[in-house]
Amino acid sequence: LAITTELKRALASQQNELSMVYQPKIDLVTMKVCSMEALIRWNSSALGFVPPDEFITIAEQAGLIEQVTSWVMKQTISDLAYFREKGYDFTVAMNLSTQDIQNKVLLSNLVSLLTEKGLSPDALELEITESDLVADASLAIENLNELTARGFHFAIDDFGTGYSSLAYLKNLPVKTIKIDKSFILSLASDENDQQIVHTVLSLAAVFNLKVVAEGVEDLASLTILKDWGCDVAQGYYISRPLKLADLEEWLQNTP
Ligand code: G
Ligand code: G
Ligand code: NA
Ligand code: MN
Repeated sequence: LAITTELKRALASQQNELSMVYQPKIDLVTMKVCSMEALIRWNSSALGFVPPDEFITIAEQAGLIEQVTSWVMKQTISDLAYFREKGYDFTVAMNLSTQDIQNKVLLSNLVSLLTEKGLSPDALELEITESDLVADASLAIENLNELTARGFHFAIDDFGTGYSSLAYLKNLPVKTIKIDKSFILSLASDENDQQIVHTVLSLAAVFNLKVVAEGVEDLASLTILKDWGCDVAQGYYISRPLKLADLEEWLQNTP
């Protein structure tokens, strides 16, 4: 309840309680930065730091998610335009919640925002979770198809934690899967995780899906992923999520 009230206030106020941070992802062939995941942060003056998985869930229940995602879209697209001005060509990946991909008005605003900034939809990746697409999700899938036709790219986040299969993904307009960090964090030492990741990579190759591994925390895991043909890595070993100023410094110091 306190969170709902404070979130409403944060959305309405000009106090910059909400912000975006960006976590680099690297292409495991070139070892260069290829994308940034945009992640929201909320430093509440009343509640202190509130983790996103906490307030996103509450925002969905309280009917505030459209406002939160609108804020994220504006900020992220404005930052994407700034990256392009600076000459960077990496894509930016934005998270959408279950309700967002049912929301035609929100999605058409996304198209308008990009167009206003003169950006192409393929500059943006949209991350959704498996659970967004199971059961009665025909509107979500219709929206996905529509946006894909306009040039947007979708990634399935937290892959392996829900109940979809790769075979089912074959029928969805999804280009990328992100292997959940629970399978990656101990990859270098855990044989079960190694088997799971190896299997996912083999099947993804059959279905022509790009694979991102998230939660890469050490060089040993990064090396395994590179050797096994995983396309992209994201994790603390490469960088933590960074605010814009720190990200620019990181980019300048990264070959
Ligand atoms: O950044 P962090 O690892 O704390 O994120 C925790 C969770 O919050 C992740 O599942 C992530 O997808 C979600 N999350 C972070 N930023 C956003 C956002 O802008 N929109 C939505 N819908 N989820 C987000
Ligand atoms: O959207 P998603 O659920 O994938 O959110 C990614 C979350 O994972 C973010 O909250 C981010 O801060 C977190 N994260 C990113 N890299 C690492 C990592 O190497 N280790 C751990 N433990 N968490 C990570
Ligand atoms: Na994500
Ligand atoms: Mn994830």
